[in-house]
Amino acid sequence: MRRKLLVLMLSSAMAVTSLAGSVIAADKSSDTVTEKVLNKSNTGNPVLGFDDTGDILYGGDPAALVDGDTVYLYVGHDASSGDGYVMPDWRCYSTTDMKNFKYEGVILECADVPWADSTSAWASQVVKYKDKYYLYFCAEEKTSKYGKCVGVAVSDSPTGPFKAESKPIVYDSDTPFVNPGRGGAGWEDIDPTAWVETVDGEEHRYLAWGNTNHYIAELNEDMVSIKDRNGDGKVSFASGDIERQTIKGMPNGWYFAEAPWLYRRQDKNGNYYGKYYLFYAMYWREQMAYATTDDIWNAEWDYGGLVMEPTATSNTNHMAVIDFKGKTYFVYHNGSLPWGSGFRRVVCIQELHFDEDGNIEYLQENSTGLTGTASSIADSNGALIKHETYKNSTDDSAYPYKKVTVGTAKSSVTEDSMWEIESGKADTDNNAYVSIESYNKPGLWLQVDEDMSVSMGQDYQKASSDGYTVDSKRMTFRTLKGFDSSVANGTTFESVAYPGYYLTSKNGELTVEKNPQASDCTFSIASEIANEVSSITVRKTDRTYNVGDSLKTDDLRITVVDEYGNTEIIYSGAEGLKVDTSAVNMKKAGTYELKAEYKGQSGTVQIRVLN
Ligand code: FUB
Repeated sequence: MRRKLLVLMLSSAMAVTSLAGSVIAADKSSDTVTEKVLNKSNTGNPVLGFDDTGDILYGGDPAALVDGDTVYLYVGHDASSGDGYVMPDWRCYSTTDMKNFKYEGVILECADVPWADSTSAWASQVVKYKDKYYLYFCAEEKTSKYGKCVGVAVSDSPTGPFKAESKPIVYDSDTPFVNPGRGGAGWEDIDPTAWVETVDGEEHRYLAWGNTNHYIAELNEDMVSIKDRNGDGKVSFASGDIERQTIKGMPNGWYFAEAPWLYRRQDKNGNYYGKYYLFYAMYWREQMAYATTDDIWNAEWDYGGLVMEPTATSNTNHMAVIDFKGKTYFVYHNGSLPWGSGFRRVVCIQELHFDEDGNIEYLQENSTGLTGTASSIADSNGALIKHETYKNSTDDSAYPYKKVTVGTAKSSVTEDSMWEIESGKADTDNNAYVSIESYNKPGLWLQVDEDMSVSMGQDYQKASSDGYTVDSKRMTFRTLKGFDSSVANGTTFESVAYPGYYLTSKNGELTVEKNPQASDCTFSIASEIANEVSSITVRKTDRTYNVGDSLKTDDLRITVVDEYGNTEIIYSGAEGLKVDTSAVNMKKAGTYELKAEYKGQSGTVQIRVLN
């Protein structure tokens, strides 16, 4: 991220750098405006949240399984229309590149679990053991006698169907209720995570879970029952078959909430090394944290630190951490889809980084994920559009964030001034429409308020199945060729909710105005491509010389296009740009090719040398 901010700072300092736009109707002689198409960043977070028709399908509590060259992702389907969980089934997605995700369908219906009710498909995890797949999950026991219990279902395929065992593997009554003054009896035995590993020739199969307290037990080789460790003929907490574990060193007042995930790093051959990590949700609203230990069973875990603050849009968070093709991924949920919340969640993915001692670097929830492109948007004076700086509250009453202050400021790019420019919410097929999502408060968008001020808010209205909400128009802008022609490749944004009103920056304030000064409503956009580059086009201002002249190379302008069609303009001197002039002979008349190379792609521009 540090590198990304730096590049954006450099490019916005150039002020006129732009996400390349193409003019689709030129009519400069009249007063009519000219539409301009910006490249959109429609990939990145969230990564799931769709069904086989492409319609929105909310789902949270992600679990991930690496099986060969495929990652399978699992969610509990959120079907709630209110503020409570309604979760009828578990669903699966797959990917082989962490960029393209395939919907695999329902893997188990809660109604098909013999002991469970039909709408409590809470958190789960799938593990592979000896060619079978085991789905550990929690659900409500249907007689209401036991509350939430942990169950297991088995399949021959990672995409199901899974068949549930007839009884829970852990009953709510298997662990004593210790009331820490929060949480509640009936749902302390939720959120299973499993871990299988052979250490020094001995195979260990663990099942851990918990809300308010973290529990762990060993699984028998059948993977569907808990081991009677002391051989007294029964599985019980009292005899030590189930352990309650603590986390040492957690900051005062914070506590283990739920959502444990056991993890250990893998080397390039797939061998585990280093400490064990326990990722978990901490406090309310839930932050993501981790702890470590050398001994997963006799663990008093050492608190490691905070991984992520509460998300901008969901009260809970729940993660899966996996190694895949040499990288570590942090899979989590938020409520960043239209009408999203803690009860209508969606899965996001970001890369997780460790320092050389194995500590985990803090992760900022973001909208661009693994493949999206962030941009900065500067007015004609170089002041950047940014939202106020704030931490996501731990107070439920602050949500949804409906009106966050936005303005412009002359400062270097920070995450508060990074935005993802996406297709227009009011009509995603209209190429000249955009919606502008906050990079570090994903799910919050620039919006025009009734008093013509501009703020940032969550798209919290009920969405139709194709994703449109009543707020869609307020959050959509028509993009026009910049009214101030002195701003190279400038863009003017017209409100779609209030046609004829243009995004205007004056004295640090952002509003929409009718008939604004051209310079107040013309913006430059700078973006950085983070993905594979698929092509570059090289342009040069001076291309014709006389024999004996010196060849200039400080006037290159290169359009870089990535695999998703995102475009970035770079200039001579850009980091990583190699210029090869060896084919140009300035001593002899002729036409030559100057070559440029950037991120594995090359392009040429013709140079003419005249007598
Ligand atoms: O989805 C229901 C519950 O919300 C999960 O079991 C918890 O981890 C929380 O995300």
